[in-house]
Amino acid sequence: MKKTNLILFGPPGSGKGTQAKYLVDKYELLHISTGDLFRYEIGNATPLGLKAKEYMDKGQLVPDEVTIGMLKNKVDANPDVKGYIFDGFPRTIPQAEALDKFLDSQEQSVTGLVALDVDDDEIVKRLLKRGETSNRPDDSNEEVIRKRIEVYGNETAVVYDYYDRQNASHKIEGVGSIEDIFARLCQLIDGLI
Ligand code: B4P
Repeated sequence: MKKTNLILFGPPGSGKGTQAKYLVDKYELLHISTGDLFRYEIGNATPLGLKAKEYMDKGQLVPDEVTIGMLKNKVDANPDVKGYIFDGFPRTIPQAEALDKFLDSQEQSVTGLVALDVDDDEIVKRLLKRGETSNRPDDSNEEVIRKRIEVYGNETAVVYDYYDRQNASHKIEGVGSIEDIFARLCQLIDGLI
């Protein structure tokens, strides 16, 4: 059976996590957020969490081999779902290649990548606001937030082009009310599945 495998894409703070929560309910998919998985490991002070923290606190990406291994474990542990929403993954070309290879080995593929388009100033505003209450070290410092945006531009934005070459990339306006953005996403996703 072909599953629905969506990649929710966009810069840090573009609303991937926010929208994923609504999308999983509507489409009955499993939400896999690599950021949430890392924060869970950090909260439990596991060796993986301690390693991830070194990078996340500086606004850098966690090394690919750590991230890919963790992602595969999560998918393998939930084989009977209708599909997945990958949130914050893949963030590099090696991660995208690993995801494709992994899905291919299960006779599956990426249904589509959906990017939320949000400008840098809006991102900084949102993340600093979240930083006031979230206890996330990577949200409380504008320099770290700007670093994350720079890393996105240098290492992650190319993942959009990678899936575009497979005719699988799509973009929607990510500024506006959460409800309006959700409606735009649903309209797009309904056309993909
Ligand atoms: P993530 O946890 O993926 O977090 P994010 O990019 O900050 O958030 P997201 O886009 O989900 O924004 P959200 O909905 O929360 O990554 C954190 C770090 O983990 C990375 O920097 C990296 O170090 C590491 N990492 C994760 N995955 C990795 C990978 N694959 N490889 C390597 N390293 C990895 O929204 C942000 C804020 O905006 C919220 O406060 C929300 O309330 C607000 N908001 C949302 N929608 C809004 C709207 N429409 N209007 C106004 N505000 C809105």
